[in-house]
Amino acid sequence: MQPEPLHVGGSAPGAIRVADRVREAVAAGRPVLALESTILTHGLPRPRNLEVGLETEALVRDAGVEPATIGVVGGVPVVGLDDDDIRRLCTADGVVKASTRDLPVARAQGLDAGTTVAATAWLAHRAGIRVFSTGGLGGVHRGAGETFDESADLPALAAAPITVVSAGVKSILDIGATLERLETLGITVVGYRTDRFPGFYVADAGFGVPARVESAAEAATVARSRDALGLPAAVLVANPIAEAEQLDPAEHERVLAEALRAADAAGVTGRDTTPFLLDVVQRATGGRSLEVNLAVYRGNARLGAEIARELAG
Ligand code: PSU
Ligand code: MN
Repeated sequence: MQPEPLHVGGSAPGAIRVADRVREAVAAGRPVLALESTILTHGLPRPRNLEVGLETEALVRDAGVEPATIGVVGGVPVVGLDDDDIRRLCTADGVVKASTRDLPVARAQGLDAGTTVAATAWLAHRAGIRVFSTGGLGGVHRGAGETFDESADLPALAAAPITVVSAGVKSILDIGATLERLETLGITVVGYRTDRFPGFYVADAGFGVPARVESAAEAATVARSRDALGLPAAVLVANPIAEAEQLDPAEHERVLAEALRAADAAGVTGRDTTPFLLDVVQRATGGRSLEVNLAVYRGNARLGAEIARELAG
């Protein structure tokens, strides 16, 4: 049975649907972990996307945490998709990628959509969820000085006081510029057991982190401190892939250059850019990068669940 629509924040009644199990867990102070859906709809090949969507929820549940995968079904943003919703988003035709600015059009036109980190973080926060795990955050694209292509993930996190677990940002991006923007936007960044900022496929993207934590409990203390100060931005917990599991850095450099050339040649812009680049990397590495992507995502879901438990406890 579908949960009743709920009036969330300043939105019209029924505009956002929060699943009963999620609403109850939030109200009772039980741990809840938000998960995005663009990784499923636009990041992973079928049928793997559906397996990953369901497996990740199971992993979170096994950790004693209520999973809330977020996406748009028939125009309605849903916080806490059920298995049928996830199946629909992973298999239907015409599922779009929705960042925050796309939510009104998706609603008006009754579209199905995977939500990006930006849209997911906003919806999760509106529903009272405090922790969110993703694979890799969006950021400033290479060449942004010309194109202005900066992911809406960054300003969205500046306005959502939650904790986001991510393996840094994707190495397809301009990592230095992204770190500068994170600083400008007041987003707290901590490395999880590392001094180095991770680059999704690789444990070290070539930059340091401003601070580090050694445990989920320490990350939770940083989040509580943010709350105590009344600051409006997210805390980003940068959780690197284990070095033994990362994409070989030389191979990584090679396919990255290839992907950037291909995007340039194809004239790809806007919201197609990230999925296009990731797809080229996936094909050029013969699926190796896909396995890394999944290992990263699982690791972030595990750590996010731990932090959610610490914050609830
Ligand atoms: N992970 C993937 N593929 C993706 C994404 C994540 O494997 O496409 C998504 C995330 O949802 C992230 C988004 O928020 O890419 C960023 O896209 P953009 O740069 O257009 O904002
Ligand atoms: Mn963009």
